[in-house]
Amino acid sequence: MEMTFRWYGPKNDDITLEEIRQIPGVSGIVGCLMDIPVGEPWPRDQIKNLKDTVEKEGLTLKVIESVNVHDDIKAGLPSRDKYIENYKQTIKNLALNGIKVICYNFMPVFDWVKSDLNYKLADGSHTLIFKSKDIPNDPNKLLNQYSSQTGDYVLPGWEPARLAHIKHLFEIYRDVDEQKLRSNLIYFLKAIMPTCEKYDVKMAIHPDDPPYSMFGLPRIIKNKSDLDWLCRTVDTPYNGITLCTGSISEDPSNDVYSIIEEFTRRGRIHFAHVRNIKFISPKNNSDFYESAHESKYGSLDMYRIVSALHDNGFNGFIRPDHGRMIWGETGRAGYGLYDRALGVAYINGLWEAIDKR
Ligand SMILES: [Mn+2]
Repeated sequence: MEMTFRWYGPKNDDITLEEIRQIPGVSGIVGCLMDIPVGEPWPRDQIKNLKDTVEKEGLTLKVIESVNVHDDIKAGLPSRDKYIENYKQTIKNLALNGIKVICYNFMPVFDWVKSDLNYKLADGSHTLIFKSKDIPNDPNKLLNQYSSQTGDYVLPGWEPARLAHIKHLFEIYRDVDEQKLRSNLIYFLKAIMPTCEKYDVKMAIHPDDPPYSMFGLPRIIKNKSDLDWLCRTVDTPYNGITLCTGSISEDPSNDVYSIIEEFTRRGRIHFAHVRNIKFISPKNNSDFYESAHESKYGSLDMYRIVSALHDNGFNGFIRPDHGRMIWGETGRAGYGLYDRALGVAYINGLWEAIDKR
């Protein structure tokens, strides 16, 4: 496995590459170009600039998170073919700069949903929390709340420019049910697979967060049978998975350990997001907050998670997922330096101990 760390680029991240390279055991950056509007091809020279910047600090750039899929593709509009051509161009431009894995998702309109980005835990740290009763019916309210909590930080998946058209976005999905969304995903994947195979770039879909319908919009990457359907329908290793332990586990009926075992064994997990979540009360079991990575702080057994990857031959990229804000740090919710660095050390410690068993 190769340990990586997500970084938003020199203009969009307070954390520096020098700080990241000082985290023991991190060798790669998971990067992105934040300034390219969704749907536009990523220019080759801008990718090269990013790669050069990262490599100058002794780190690698082999994973991109995310190349977002235009809503016209997800909704299956006639204009999708133009955006698919652009996506293929982006894959090619990334490949020519050494990128091996592209993380993406296929959630309509919103990438992820939490009810509060700055929830204070008993130890004084701050984290993201999901309480279903605090999710407003109107997503605009949530968007306003997020902007008031994050200031100038653009949240991936909640880009103000795109969400200025929320009404239009909801309209294009009016007749899109799960079945239609599935066929739109397959249409997209079948169109880009030859490019992925030719340039040796693996696609890695991120599960829905949370893995059930929100705001009446369909979601289709929620559990083991969805992942099985995805892998069987477009049956090539280039059609793979970003296994996000937190997102999958947000539905308590999902068995994250057996999902990891099965899809690692099938060679379809190219990228792993490892984080822990803590269910808040046994009564309303789907409410949770994002805890420290260690098993004892959350509801997931991180030893079993890392073992399931290790023991089934995982050789892809891995990163800690969101971290809490600790030690007075401020910044982009979920993406501070300190707690994610602790996550790296913990995951690497588990890996070494399992490896030497
Ligand atoms: Mn994730």
